Amino acid sequence: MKKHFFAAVSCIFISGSIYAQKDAKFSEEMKQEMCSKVRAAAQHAWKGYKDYAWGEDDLKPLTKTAKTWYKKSMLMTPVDAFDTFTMLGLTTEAKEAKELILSKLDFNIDNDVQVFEITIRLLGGLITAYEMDGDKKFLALAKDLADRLMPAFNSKTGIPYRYVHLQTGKTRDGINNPAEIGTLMMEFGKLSRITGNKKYYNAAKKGMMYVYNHRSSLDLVGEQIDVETGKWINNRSHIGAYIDSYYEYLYKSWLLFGDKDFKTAFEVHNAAIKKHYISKTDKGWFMQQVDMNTGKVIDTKYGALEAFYAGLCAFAGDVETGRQIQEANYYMWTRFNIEPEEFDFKADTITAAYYILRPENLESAFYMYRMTGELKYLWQGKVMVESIIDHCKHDVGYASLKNVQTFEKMNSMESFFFGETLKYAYLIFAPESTLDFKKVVLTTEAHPFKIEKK
Ligand code: DMJ
Repeated sequence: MKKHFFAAVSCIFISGSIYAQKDAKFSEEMKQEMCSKVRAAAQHAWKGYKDYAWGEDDLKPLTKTAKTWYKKSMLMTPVDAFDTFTMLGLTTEAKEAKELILSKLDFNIDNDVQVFEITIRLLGGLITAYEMDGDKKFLALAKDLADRLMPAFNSKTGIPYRYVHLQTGKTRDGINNPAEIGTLMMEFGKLSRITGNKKYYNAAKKGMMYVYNHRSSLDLVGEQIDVETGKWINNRSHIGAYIDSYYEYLYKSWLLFGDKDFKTAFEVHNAAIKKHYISKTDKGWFMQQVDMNTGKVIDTKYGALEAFYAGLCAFAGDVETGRQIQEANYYMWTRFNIEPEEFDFKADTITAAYYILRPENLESAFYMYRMTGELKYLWQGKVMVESIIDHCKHDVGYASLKNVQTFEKMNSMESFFFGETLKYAYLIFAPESTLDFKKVVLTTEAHPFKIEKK
């Protein structure tokens, strides 16, 4: 296993340059070979789920058991995976996932659920399944779920609570964050466009815009806000966990809905992001944590989640900044075998050594390749995909790593491994027609939503 890693890295370090291979030819055969590897990985992961976690949320690969998030399974893995199987041409797997979803999924559950996770994985997955497959039962499930989540928005500010009970509508946890507030816009908005009922769009937009309208004088947002008083209670500002996809959804909601409020908000924030978060180093441009009111640097941590911004930045038109940040992303990946959850880029030391099969670094390599056509991003993709296949593959499914430096495995295979990681791994090498940016926008969970003609 290790042998492969060193083989891959040594070919990249020849001539004293980390990118000695960056312009080397990447033939059609090589692309097809990578696509086949990813398809085989998806089949292996799904077989593990089928054999040991069928009908449950996720597979726990090391113990060969299942994980259920709440009192009853909500089929996280099949719902997140269905569109990936369809995109990869895995028709048998797509059919199995569809049959399971339509025969078993029922949201009448006596449990409160996390609105954000359920929205991005399940509501998004079901909406895409409906748009891809056309079966109205997917839409009925999506609508039932959204209606059960809607009471979350009942607060003085319109900002949603973090948790809502699926049967009673009772809410809890009124300290929310920009990511969990804003990353409902595409899914709820899209449901409004499909059903013609504006209530979903309006509710999601109200919460998201409240955050934007209460940005600091530096045009930044903080990490936590009180949904009733609208007061910021944590001033840390950055591109990572709890904020990340709020910024992402402003841009993508503009693309999806053509609503200029989102465009303006994204542009205002994006200028501030570039001014205050970016830290330029000889390894590339990393992104730091600052105080939302003063801009003072609080921390210099960077990690797997932050890596998405290179792709978003390029996708939104600034390829040069995206390029510099992707240099940093790829440094983070190769410096520690596989990227860690988090490291301190100033000290160059790991602060959280695990890797839970996250997609963001691959996601950015994919966007950078699509935006520039530069072969170095295919090479980056190959190194990253092969290191995941070599080091995370288990006899049953794929496993997260407890420590990227020792390759010790951890007992989890998150559903986003199917929804996102394998999808981006495939899309980097697949023909452009597999996913046409003129026709679809990918949600934060990489579920493609059709752009309506304006
Ligand atoms: C996914 O569920 C989404 O990409 C989310 O925006 C961030 N976390 C995971 C993947 O890392």
